Amino acid sequence: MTSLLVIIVLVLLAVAIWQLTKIFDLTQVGNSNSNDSQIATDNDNNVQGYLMFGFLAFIYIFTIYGLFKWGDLPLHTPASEHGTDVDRLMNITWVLIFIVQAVTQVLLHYFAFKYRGKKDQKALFFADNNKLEAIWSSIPAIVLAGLILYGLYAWNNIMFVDEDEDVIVIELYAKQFGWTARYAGADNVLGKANVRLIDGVNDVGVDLADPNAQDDFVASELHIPKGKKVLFKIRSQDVLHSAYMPHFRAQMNCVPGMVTQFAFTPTYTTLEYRELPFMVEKVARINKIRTQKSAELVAAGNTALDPYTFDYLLLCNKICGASHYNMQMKIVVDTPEDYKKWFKEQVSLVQKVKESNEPAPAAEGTVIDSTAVSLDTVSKVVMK
Ligand SMILES: [Cu+2]
Repeated sequence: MTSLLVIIVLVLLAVAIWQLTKIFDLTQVGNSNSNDSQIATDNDNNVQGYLMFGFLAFIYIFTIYGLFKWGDLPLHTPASEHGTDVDRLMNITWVLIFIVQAVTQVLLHYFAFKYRGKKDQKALFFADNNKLEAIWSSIPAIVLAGLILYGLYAWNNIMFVDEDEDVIVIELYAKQFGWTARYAGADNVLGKANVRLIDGVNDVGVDLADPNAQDDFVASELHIPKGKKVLFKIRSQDVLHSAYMPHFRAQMNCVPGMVTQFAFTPTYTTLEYRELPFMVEKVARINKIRTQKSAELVAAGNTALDPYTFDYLLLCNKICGASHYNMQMKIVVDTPEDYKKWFKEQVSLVQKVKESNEPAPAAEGTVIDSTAVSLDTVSKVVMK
């Protein structure tokens, strides 16, 4: 509401200034010194010509200022193997854009100045120049083709998953507004799933009759081991979402009705990444701001903010509804040993469904169904 009022006030102010200049112009009628001609004079053209240089200086100064002021905000060290390829491609693209931008802006503004209007000077009619057109078409074509070919090569390498390769299969299940990770269990094969089977605890619709689903388990925190390739099978329950793991340079759409995939190998555990010098510095900077904010909050009688610690995140990168901004899941990269330990502690979905269906706590001596897979025994096979 306040911003609307501000906008209305600004518009009214602009109208008032416009009316004042009109009144000022009317007071000048009949004044022999004034030039109210609609045709630009040499003086007008000179002013416009020099303003071109002024604008050129403005964009360069602003670019350099921006680099110093916000240059450290982009993501830093990638936390996955293929991340270095993505960053290299990105950096090459940036350097090319910077060179082309620097050269073309100078030329554009210089020529606008050089050929500014002058009295009695006529523009030269110039139909075409084949040589010139060949040069300015072929140079960008070659550069772009090189960039696109390199991009395709990098993309194919990133997306290639060898069928026989030893990978960990995890399903990322997206819905408004949250994520669930489903692990394929000891057999490393995800059981079938369908939204029509969603029921109670089984909120990702796993087909509990499928033999492959017997050891599947779900988690609300994504654990993955360092140094091992993880293949994500991605599903969506409702609308388009996008599984975005910025630190791993990974992003893939989640499309209702189909399974998409993305695979990567993490290269830093969460603890290792927290200790990288750039991250230590970044966290210190964030916490400095939080401390200042906390002081204000406490002064106003509120509770202080908790200090920030870094965690990898899985975010949604498609505007999918009202709580899109908060659609995230913590990712923990463990050492292979810690991952194995965590994996063993998980309870299969079949077991959880069974427990939730039990009417009352089992009486002493009740025979426990032996079909429930004990992850403890089978998980040993998964991490070879
Ligand atoms: Cu979403």
